[in-house]
Amino acid sequence: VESGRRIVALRRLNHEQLERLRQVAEVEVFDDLNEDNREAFRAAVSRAHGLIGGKLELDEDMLAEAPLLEVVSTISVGYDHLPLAEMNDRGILLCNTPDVLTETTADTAFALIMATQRRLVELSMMVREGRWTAHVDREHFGSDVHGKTLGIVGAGRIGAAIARRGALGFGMPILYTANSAKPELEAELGAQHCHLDELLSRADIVCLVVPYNVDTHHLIDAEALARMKSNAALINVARGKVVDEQALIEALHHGVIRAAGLDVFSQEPLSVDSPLLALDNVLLLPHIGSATHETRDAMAWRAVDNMIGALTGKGAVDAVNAQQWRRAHGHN
Ligand code: 8YV
Repeated sequence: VESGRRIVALRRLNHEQLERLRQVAEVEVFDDLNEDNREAFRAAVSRAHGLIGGKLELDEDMLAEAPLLEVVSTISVGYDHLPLAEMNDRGILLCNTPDVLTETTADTAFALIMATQRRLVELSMMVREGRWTAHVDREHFGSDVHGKTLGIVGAGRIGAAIARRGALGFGMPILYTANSAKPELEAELGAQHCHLDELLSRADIVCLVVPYNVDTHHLIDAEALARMKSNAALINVARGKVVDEQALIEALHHGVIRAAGLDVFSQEPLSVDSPLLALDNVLLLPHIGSATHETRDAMAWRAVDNMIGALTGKGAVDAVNAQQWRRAHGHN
């Protein structure tokens, strides 16, 4: 490539996507990071104009050593793992991948809702392990999904998609929190905007879909859990640290709430020593909210398009910090 541009690609891009990037830059690929190649990765980033990939590992020191870096294109909608303030200071553009994962992540949330209410995994284990020896009775009954009140904490794109499934597919009354009311959700679904405390005390199923940041750190703590109904379930497809995991473990253990369905944890992968593994009333998934073939492919393409658009000056579709970027570059 004559442009003299260099891109570092970490994880998750297929051959076609890498070829597309190679039309605008030289591309150095890291399939994964480990003890042996982490230094090489840092060195590559220090020479790069663009960094693209999933679960990007980028810290302030790396930014300080990467004077050419212009664009970071993450294959995720969340970007809590990236040092945004420092990127703003340095005029580095950050792009994410919204929209393309909305419906898939809403499907995952609903799978957790269904499975948690009806105890699907626990009862499947009973069959597999040869413990289905008599007719199932009360002690194995679940709770309905249809008609139950669904509380959406953070009615953004994904939250709205979950609310639609609940209201239109399962006749569920919808409560939601959001920075501002969403008239379209109220008109379409009869959803009701309310304060978190009210949502927690009224919902049968509480579904967390907020981005993780200083305002949402441990949003669900012991006090919040205590506000929930004792037969309620907590679903988390957002980020583990939105919940005080220790408090949740206590609450599940003592029956403060009935159950939880979790796709995200305060530390991932979840430690094999986590007390969560000892609880029957929690369903655990390995962060697969967006993990379908179709959606991961669409996310990677979206990140590739963002990278190329940004590096070639055509403009990225999903610029997270466009305003700060313009300011840093002297545009208004
Ligand atoms: C990502 C996610 O794949 O998009 C997000 O924010 O949580 C997942 O879809 C994950 O963060 C790894 O990059």
